[in-house]
Amino acid sequence: MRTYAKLMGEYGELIGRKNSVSNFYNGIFDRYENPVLTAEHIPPFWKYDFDESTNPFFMERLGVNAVFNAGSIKLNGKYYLIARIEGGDRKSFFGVAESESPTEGFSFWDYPVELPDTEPNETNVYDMRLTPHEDGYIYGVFCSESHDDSSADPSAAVACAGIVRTADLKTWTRLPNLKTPSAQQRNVVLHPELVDGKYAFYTRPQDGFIETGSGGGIGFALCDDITDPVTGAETIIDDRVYHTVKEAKNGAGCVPIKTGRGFIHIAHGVRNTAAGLRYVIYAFATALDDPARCTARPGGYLIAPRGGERTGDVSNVVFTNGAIADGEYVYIYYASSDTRTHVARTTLARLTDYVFNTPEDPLRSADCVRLRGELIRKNLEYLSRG
Ligand code: M1P
Repeated sequence: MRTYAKLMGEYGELIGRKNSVSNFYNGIFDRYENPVLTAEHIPPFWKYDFDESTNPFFMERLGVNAVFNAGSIKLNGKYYLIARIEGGDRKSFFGVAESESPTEGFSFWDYPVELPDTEPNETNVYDMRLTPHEDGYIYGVFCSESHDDSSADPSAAVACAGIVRTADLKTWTRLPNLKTPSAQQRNVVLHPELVDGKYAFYTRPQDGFIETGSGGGIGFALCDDITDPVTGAETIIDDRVYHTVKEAKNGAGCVPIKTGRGFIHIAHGVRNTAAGLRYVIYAFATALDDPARCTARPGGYLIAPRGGERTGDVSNVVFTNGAIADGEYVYIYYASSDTRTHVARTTLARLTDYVFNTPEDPLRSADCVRLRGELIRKNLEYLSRG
């Protein structure tokens, strides 16, 4: 039988484990060897009852299945991830993990986040994006999911965007759920600045819980009052496109990163395959003076699931809802297969170069071959000049 001391020792070793850049190379970003958060990063005292009189077999009483889809922020010199923690009972909740380093050493605070419980039908919460807003608050926008009581099907669900705000990630004030013209919403992100004096949301209009239906892509909508959050019309700013990485659906990911050339968005795109949905991470840019106007669309994906990332509870998925721009570096926290959380590191200069100089998807095989042919010709001429 394991003991409290042994478990805490193993847990301490895991938290103290060093992380290093892996051999993966594409010139765009570095992958790290180890995930930054896994189910094993959950403190043993969240799972076991340590009292022998009530737990004589030293069993886990409240298991944790996965730790993934983490929002992120740097505050007062420290790095914070607000992870989606999924219990063995399938309910997700949030926990704040803190580190002095962006790539290793994340450990959870003693207690998970207790969000104000203001929505009686809310069954599940997940995927929080943390927006440090120019109004001075840090906003957390997350998916608030309830059963669809208009249906007798137990799996019929409704998703909408929940909103909380905080100054310190400890005390949270809940605002009403966001109302938009769409039937359902997931992957909603608050823009960090007011736009025309209003709060601006990246939305993902969807007809159903899983399928976006007529929802055409990533939307953009304005709201006058964040304490009574009702948006006007949603304009699609990055659409779903036939035979691309975002044919089936897409959704905003991290809070947009402001650069000299525009806002860089790191989002996810989904396509359908015989083996089920495949989720990849891609990027695009919008204008500084109009964050709803797309100015660059590098073709293809930025991050796709690789090696062990490809398997998990929902295989063939990478998903991000958190990035930290930190001096010259950008850390992208991404989850694989709805199971664990990784970090990728790039620089602002590289990410900007990638977004603005990677060719757009020409959308047809014949044009893709022409594009590749031009690159090969240029390279062979370059090499032949010695
Ligand atoms: O299972 C993959 C992802 O599915 C959802 O994303 P989307 O709404 O774009 O399909 C989310 O539930 C996300 O949490 C999950 O990782």
